[in-house]
Amino acid sequence: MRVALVNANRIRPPIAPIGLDYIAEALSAAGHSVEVLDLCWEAETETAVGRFFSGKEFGLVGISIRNTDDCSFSTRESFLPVHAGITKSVREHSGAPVALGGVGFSIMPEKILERCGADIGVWGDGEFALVDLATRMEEKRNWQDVPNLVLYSGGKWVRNPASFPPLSSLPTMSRAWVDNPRYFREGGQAGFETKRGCPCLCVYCADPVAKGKKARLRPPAAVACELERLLALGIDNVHTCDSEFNVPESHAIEVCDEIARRGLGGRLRWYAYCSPGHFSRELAKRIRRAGCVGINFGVDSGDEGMLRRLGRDFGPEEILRAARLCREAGITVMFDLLLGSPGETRESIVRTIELVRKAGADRAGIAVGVRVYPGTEVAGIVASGNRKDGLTGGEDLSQPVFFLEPEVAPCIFSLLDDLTRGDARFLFFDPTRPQSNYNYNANQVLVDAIAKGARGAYWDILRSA
Ligand code: B12
Repeated sequence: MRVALVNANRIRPPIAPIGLDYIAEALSAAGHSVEVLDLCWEAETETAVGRFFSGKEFGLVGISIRNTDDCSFSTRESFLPVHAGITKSVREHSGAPVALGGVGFSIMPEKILERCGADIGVWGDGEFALVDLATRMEEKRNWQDVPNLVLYSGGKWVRNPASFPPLSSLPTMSRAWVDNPRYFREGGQAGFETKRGCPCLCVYCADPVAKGKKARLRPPAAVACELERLLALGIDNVHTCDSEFNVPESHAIEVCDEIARRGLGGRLRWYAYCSPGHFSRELAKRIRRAGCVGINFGVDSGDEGMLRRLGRDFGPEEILRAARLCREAGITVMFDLLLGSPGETRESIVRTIELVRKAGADRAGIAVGVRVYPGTEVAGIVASGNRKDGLTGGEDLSQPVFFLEPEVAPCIFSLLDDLTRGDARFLFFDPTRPQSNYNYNANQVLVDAIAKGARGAYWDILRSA
C-alpha cells in the first residue's frame, strides 16, 4: 500500500521525528511504499499539504503528534490547534483514512481524535500496528481489531487491547526516512532509543501512560548498528530517547559495552536521561567509556518527604552519590527539578536548592508546576482529594493544565529568585530571561548557537551560549 507519513512538529530548534523514521522503516520492510511530508521544514502548512498530496493517491495517511503542548507553566502553549489544522488540510487534499499516533497523542488519544477529527489512532508503538493496519486494508481484510488501535465505535472512541511484540523484531533502522543531517545542522543532535516503557512509579509522569509500564529492551547490537548509521550520516552528537537510560541498569551496561566494543565511544558524544536511583560506579565508568558526556538526572526534589510523595525510589543521598560518580568519571551533570507539586513547602524548596549546590551539579533546570496528565496519579489526587485549589488552566487535561501547591504559589517565584540570584547554573522555563531559558520550544538562543556550530544536549549548549 502507498502510505503517507506526516510530521506535525514545527518546534524550533527542530528535533527529528525519530518515531516516523522508525515507522517508515517498518512499513517499507513489510513491502509498503512510504512517502514522508515533514512539515517542520515548510513555511506554511496548508500550502505544503496541498502540494504534497496533489495528484497522488494514498491508501493511508499517518500523522505524528509528539507534543500536545510545551508543558511549561509560564507559557502554556497548546499545539492542538495546529495539529487540528494540519489534520483538516490533509482531509481536504486526500480521501485516504487518516490515522494519528505519537507519544503526546498516546497520553490522551480519545481527546485528540475528537479535537482533530481523524478516523483512527494508534496508542503506543507505531511500527507493528500501522504495518498490520496497512496490510489488512490493502488486502481488504477486517482491520477493526488491530491491537493498539483507537477507533470510533458505538458512538464513542474505544481502544483495542494493546500488544507488545518484542523490540528485537524491529527491522534494522537506516535512519534515512527523514532528513537527519539537516536536523543535525539546525537542531544540533539526533535521538536514539534503547528501550520503551517505564516501570517507575513517579506520580506525575505520562511515560507509562503513553508507552506502557514495563521496560521493553532493544538488543544492544541493534542500538549500536543504528549509532554507526548515524555516524555514517555525519551525526556524532546524540541523545537517548528512553524514559530512563539506566532502568534497568544491567541493560544500560550491556548497551554501553556494545558501543565501546565497536570502538564508537571515541567518535560519539552522547547524552542520557538517567535516574539517580540506579546509578552505580560501574555504570559511570562504562557509560563514559561508551562516549556519554552528559547526564540529565530526573531529580525533582532534594527533600526526602517530597521525593517519597512524588513516588521516587531514591533519596537525597543517592542524588549526591550519582553526581559524585559522574564528576569522578568526567561526565557533566544536569538536574531536572520539579517544584510545586502536592505537599511542597517553602522548606522543601530551600532544601532542594541546597542539594543542587551540595551535589555540585553543572546545571539545574527548574520547572515550576506539575503538568497534570490524564491517567497519572497526580490527576487522581487532584480529582479525588479535593485539590482543585491548585489547578491553573481549567479541568480539561488535553489543555496545558498545571497543579501548583497553593501553600507555595504566592511566594515560589520570588523565593527562587532569592535563592538562585547570580548563580548561572540555574535554568528556568522563562522566555523573558533568554540566556537561562530551558524551554526548548521557540528558543532563539539555542537556534543561534546551533547555527554557529554548537552541538549536543540543549542544557549543555546553553552552558556555553
Ligand atoms: C528524548 C526526549 C526529548 C529530547 C529529544 C532528543 C532527541 N534528539 O530526540 C529533548 C530534550 C530535546 C526533548 C525536548 C522536548 N520535549 Co521531550 N521527550 C523526549 C522523550 C523522553 C523521548 C521522545 C522520543 O523520541 N521517543 C522515541 C520515539 C521512537 O518514540 P515516539 O516518538 O513515541 O514514536 C513512537 C510512537 O509514539 C508511535 N508514533 C509516533 N508517531 C506516530 C505516527 C503515527 C501515524 C502512528 C500510528 C504512530 C506514531 O510510533 C513510534 C515508534 O514506536 C519523550 C518521553 C518518552 N518517553 O517518549 C519526551 C516528551 C516527548 N517530550 C516532551 C516535551 C514537552 C518536550 C518539549 C516541548 C519540552 C520543552 N518545552 O522544552 C521539547 C520539545 C522539543 C521538540 N522540538 O519537539 C513531552 C511531550 C508531552 C506532551 N504532552 O506533549 C514528553 C512526552 C515527555 C513528558 N512526559 O512530558 N525531549
